[in-house]
Amino acid sequence: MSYLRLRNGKFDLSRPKIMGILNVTPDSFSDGGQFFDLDKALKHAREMIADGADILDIGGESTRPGAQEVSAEQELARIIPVIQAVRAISDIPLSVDTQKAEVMQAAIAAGVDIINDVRALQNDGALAIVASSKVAVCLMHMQGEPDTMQIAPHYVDVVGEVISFLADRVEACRLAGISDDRIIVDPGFGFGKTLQHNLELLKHLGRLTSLGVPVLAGMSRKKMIRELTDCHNESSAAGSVAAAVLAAIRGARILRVHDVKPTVQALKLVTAIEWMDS
Ligand code: 7PM
Repeated sequence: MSYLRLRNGKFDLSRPKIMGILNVTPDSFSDGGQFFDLDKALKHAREMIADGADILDIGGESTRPGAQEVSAEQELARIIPVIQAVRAISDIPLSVDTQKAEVMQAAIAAGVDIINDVRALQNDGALAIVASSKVAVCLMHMQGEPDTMQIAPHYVDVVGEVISFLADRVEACRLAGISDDRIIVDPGFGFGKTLQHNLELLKHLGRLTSLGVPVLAGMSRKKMIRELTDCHNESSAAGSVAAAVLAAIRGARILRVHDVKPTVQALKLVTAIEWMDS
C-alpha cells in the first residue's frame, strides 16, 4: 500500500514523508493561558509547514512515557483549538496523538485526518470510533505501561514479537471494517525497549513492510539517539536525522520528527538516490 486514504483523497506514500511533531504542552512560565499556548503552537505549526512538513502530529501529552495522566477534558481543551487554528491556515493532513476514544471522537469531528495511537486502538471504544469514521490510524507497539515500561523491557525476539503484535492489530482493524489503505504501523521506538531492542528494530525495520501497510518510525530526540551520540544537554538533531535516513532507506514511509528542516533536506538526498530511475 503506497498511499493512504485521507479525508481529501489519496495521500502518496511512494516516497518517505515527514510528520512534524507539534507539542501542545502548557507553558510552565505562563499561568496556562490558552491564547498564549495557542499562539505558540500556531507559530510552530507555520514554521514546520514552511520547512516542508507533510503531516503535523498534535499531541496533548497524555501518551508520553512517564507523564502523569491528563483528563480527556484537559486534553481536548489543549488540542481542539490547535486543530481548528491550523486548519484555518492550512490543508496539511493532521494527526492526533491520543489513546482516549473520547478524544479521538472529538478530534475526528474537528477534522483531523489520522489518529496516532500508542495503544494501537486497544482502549475501550477506540477501534469502533475509528471504524465508524473515515480517518486513518497509526497502530504503535508498546510493551507494558508508560510509567513502568522502561524498568525491564524483555523480549525473546523483539522484531518477531513487534511484527506479530502489529499483525494482530492490523487484523483487528480489518475485521472492524478499516481498510488497509487507512492503516499505518509503527514499532514504537523507546516504548518498553532497551537501546539494544531499539537498534535491532531499526536494523530490521524492513521486515515490518511485510505487513503490507506503510511503516512509521519515530526516533527523533529519543534517549536511544542521545545515548548513542553522547548528546545529553546539546541538540540531538544530527543523530535524529541520521536515524530518520536509516529508517527511510529500510522502508519507513513516514518519519515522525521534531527537526523538520534538516530532516526534509536529508530525505531529499535519500529519495534522489533510492528512487533514482535506472
Ligand atoms: C517523552 C518521551 C515525551 C517520549 C515524548 C515521547 C511516538 C509517538 C511518541 C512514536 C508514534 C516522543 C515520545 N512517540 N507516536 N508518540 N510513534 N506513532 O518522543 O514513536 O515524541 S511520544
